[in-house]
Amino acid sequence: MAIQPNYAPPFSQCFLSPRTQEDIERDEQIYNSYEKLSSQLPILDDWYPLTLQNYQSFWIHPSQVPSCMAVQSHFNPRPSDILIVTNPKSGTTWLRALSYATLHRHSFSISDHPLLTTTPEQCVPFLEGLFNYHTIPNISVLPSPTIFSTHLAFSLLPQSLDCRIVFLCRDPKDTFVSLWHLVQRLRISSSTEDKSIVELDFNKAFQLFSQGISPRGPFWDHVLGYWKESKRRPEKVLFLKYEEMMEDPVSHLRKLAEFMGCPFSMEEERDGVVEDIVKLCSFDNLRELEVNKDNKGSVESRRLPPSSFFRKGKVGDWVNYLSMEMVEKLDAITKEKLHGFGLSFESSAAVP
Ligand code: PAP
Repeated sequence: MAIQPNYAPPFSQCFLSPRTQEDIERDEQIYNSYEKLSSQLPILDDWYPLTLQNYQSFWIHPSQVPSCMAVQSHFNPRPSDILIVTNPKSGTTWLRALSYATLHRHSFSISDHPLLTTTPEQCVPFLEGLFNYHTIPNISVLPSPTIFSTHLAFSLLPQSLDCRIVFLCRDPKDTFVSLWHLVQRLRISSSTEDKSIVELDFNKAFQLFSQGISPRGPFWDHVLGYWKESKRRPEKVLFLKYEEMMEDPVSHLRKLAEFMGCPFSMEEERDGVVEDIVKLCSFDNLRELEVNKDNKGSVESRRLPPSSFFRKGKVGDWVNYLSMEMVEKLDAITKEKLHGFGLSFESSAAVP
């Protein structure tokens, strides 16, 4: 049964382009087959309500497994499009805002900017959301370039993908702490009679995360896929770190603009456009704006007040939650899995 897509223009156009009865039935059949396949995968409840299924070595919420399959087979971006990719809780919201504000800076002034009234997720749609309506969206009708976002692992992207990719990663210690807080809030907001599942035990969550069992995990495999690809094809994959961006957002925004094919001109530099965008998209500014927005984002984000996505926005908050043993454990896994490939998170020293 087709569900009504909840997108405003221009994204609603993907679902509105003329479709014959044959198209509609074909899409229904495609999604039914994906749902059938996903219903055969066992469900893991430990991160409830973010239940998980293991699909091609990555842990994904059951409602998103069929959409991931649809993205894998039917997402066909143009070379000009831009895909921003993150692990959950690694700065998706921030990167969506920065990339959108940068790419469309000639269309809006700061005082009438869409980010003042709509969420970053409405400006940069989540692929797993866009491909979740029993309809294969026709993205060729969207303006070129369009920015999309996803949490899909590199190995799960379509093999023929030819667009530019921006990957943002974050120290796993802060990613884990942020994720635990989100799940806590989701649990509290889920109406359930069973009080025993309200609290997500921190130690248990930590064990799962370190074993690679977390939404879109294993964390390290997810990061490594994009890291390797950024080394292989640096002109197509830009690899960014949350901690480095927090330290110097202005030079990272310049780098992002260049990569997206819209570098800042001398005039823009002189007029402070780079700093203006950084300020517009800053944690404090977006958090303040978010409170008044009508959230039409993903199901997960609609379950929570928008402010839940703006918790602290700090580097090194893990120092307030992780024991020394936990820190050593996560650092050791990072060292074992990533250092050999030249990737580390040394810039994320704890800032209490
Ligand atoms: P998602 O996976 O649910 O989309 P995502 O936006 O990737 O979440 O990450 C949320 C984290 O980014 C939160 O971190 P925290 O829990 O440690 O505080 C959130 O506060 C942080 N964040 C959101 N917006 C910004 C921003 N503009 N600048 C820096 N950090 C931000």
